Amino acid sequence: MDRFLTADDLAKTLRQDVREGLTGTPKTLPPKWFYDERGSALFEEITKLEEYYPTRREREILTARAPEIAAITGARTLLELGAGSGEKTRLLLDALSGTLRSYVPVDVSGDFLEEAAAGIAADHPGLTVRTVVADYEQHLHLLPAGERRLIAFLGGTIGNMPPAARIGFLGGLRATMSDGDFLLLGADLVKDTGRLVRAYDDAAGVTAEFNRNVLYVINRELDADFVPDAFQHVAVWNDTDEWIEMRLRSTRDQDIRVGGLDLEVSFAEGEEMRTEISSKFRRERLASELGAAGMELAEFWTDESGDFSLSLAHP
Ligand code: AVJ
Repeated sequence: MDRFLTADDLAKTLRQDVREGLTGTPKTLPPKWFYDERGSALFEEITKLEEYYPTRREREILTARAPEIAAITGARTLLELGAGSGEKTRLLLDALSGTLRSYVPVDVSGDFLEEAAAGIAADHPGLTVRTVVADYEQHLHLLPAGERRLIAFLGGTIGNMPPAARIGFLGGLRATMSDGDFLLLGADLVKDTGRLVRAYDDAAGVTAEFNRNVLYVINRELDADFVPDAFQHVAVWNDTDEWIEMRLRSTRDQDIRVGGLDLEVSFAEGEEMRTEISSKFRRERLASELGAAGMELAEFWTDESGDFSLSLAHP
């Protein structure tokens, strides 16, 4: 395992993020802190909800297109950013088995990377599996070099980056790529507002609990005293920026103490704190942003209903 990021680095970033986010106006928290063990389990549950189409749609595209992806890329190495759900990885690994020599899952947390990697290695004898603990916005240049790499960034996670960060990320990614490398990018598409909002505000309240989970994380990691149930889940479509915003709305006037930061913050009744943006894309915007980063969009696939997209791009 290559570690470019330690538990200490992560703890430091959390402190910075929470201090900045809670003292800013309006208050915000970055979505990367949703995913502790409970948050990851809640996200898994979200992916199975009727209302949450992205995971299902992306799997549909991958199933249909994996052979083409293999034929076009002839990848020797699969680098997966945010080494996510094993299932999509397996679809790719199976399709690429003719040319693939190594698999490199990259994630900010080493905890479940090793376990996932061991399972994959066992099922694919002859495949070299090399896990990398890194922040893919910070450590792109440290990722293993090689010929004919396929860099997969799936799930629509690129939508969580604010536009400026996304442009920087794509440019940084391009800078690490050579001729013969490809990027496989999953991105959710603009669609009917009602469906978008329901996908982020499900009837069973799983997304609401996922959203509030960031407060449990801060309570535990930074000795804070948030009462998660005193915050209401809000999901709104921002039509100007074409993204879904998740917020936590304070149901009353309340003072919060974050012991680990020696910080006190007040929330007014009705005050909203943004916890996530999830940008939705159009083909033209993806093509132009990839182009601006120095990449060419070679293929653009959607599922049958046009809900979700997979882009295949190269320098
Ligand atoms: C894992 C970032 C793709 O933005 O749709 C799901 C996270 N947030 N429900 C998304 C999420 C609320 C998800 N990503």
